[in-house]
Amino acid sequence: MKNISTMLIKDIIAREILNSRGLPAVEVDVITDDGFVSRGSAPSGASTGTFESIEITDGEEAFGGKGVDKAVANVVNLIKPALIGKDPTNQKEIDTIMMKLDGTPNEARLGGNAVLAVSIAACKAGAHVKNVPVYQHVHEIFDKAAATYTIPVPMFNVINGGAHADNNIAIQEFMVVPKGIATYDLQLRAGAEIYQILKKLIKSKGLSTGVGDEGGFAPSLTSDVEAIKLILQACEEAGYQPGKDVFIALDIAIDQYAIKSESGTFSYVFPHQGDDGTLTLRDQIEIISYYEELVRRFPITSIEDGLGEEDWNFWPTLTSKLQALNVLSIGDDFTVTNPNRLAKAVSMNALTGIIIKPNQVGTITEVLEVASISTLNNITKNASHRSGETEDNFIAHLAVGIDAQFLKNGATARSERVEKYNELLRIQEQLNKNS
Ligand code: 2PG
Ligand code: MG
Repeated sequence: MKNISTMLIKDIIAREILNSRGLPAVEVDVITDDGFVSRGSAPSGASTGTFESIEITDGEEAFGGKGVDKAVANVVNLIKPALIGKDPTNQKEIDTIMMKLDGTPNEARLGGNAVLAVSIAACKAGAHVKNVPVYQHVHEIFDKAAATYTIPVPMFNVINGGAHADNNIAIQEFMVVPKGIATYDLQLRAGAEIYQILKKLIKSKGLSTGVGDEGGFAPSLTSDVEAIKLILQACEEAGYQPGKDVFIALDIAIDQYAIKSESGTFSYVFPHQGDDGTLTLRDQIEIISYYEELVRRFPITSIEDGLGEEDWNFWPTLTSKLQALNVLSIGDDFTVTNPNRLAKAVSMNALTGIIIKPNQVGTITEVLEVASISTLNNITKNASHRSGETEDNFIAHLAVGIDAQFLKNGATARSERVEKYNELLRIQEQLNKNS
């Protein structure tokens, strides 16, 4: 076996695979001098932000235009020649080469899907060369000084609505957050037990227990309030106390209901609210008041994308109102894991938490930059999967590596979700052994 300093990238292979929606995704193998294969793949969103990195699809006959042969070809023809012979432990160098080669702010030339799959595979190769777990390698390149690791609190998306399900629920994600439970294995157990009881409750109402994209149930309920009440009932029946052991997090993903006027102002058509599901909310003040009411009635710990991605003027108001009620105001489509958007949002006090999704920005180096800005400014880091996932469990390692406080990863069902939760169990086991 060669020593570390000479273990370089020998080959890169790329292919088209399928993701959890049955749509094409880019997968990349980075092969080091010792023949070891490190594999990474790119997930895909449904409720994507306008300012995300560009996912290149073929637009041709295959897969209804959603094939990724062009992105795969970009890995083989453009990225591979530039990275052969490079040191995979030097993530910054690898990502910088790809960013320069791309030359656009959003990976429009190479494809964010091509760049991210390489960036993840290279990161895993770096861990292999150093002979350390991936989370440790990420942690070392993120923050060399910190020697302790924490497992993020999982956010289990148990009811799916919005763009993730074909039902009539307006809010996209209703999540159970077991942040009052001390250890990750017990948090996972709580999530799994609550999920099964929720299934029985939904069934007993004569509703469908079919699931949405992230494994959460997607029944047709009369309102968002009904969804919250059902979840809280399931928590109690499972033996977990809402507001003490378990909390609720909401991803409103409100951009799907946002309307931009010609003068650049925003309004919304946000349907099916209130207890009987007959309210439609239209302006920011109404919407913020509705969140305040929900937060006062129910043990809600965070609200994600409570306003639209370009509604900069109202985000500070939303955030200060939620902050006063001890609730996190989280940006996702609003910030798109982008260092510049995050810095602007921080300067305006427009958020208190950020969703970190590597494929929104393209490279691990940029993800680490966003994570550093967050840490420095006391912004809660909420790592996240995408609704279209692969079996790659990298996000579990990344979340631990960047000291994320939370990891949003869907329900405790569907292998592409469960694989990440299971990997965190393995990481916990390793950390316990080392302590
Ligand atoms: C979100 C995500 C992940 P998507 O909005 O937070 O849950 O959904 O991947 O469809 O953007
Ligand atoms: Mg979101």
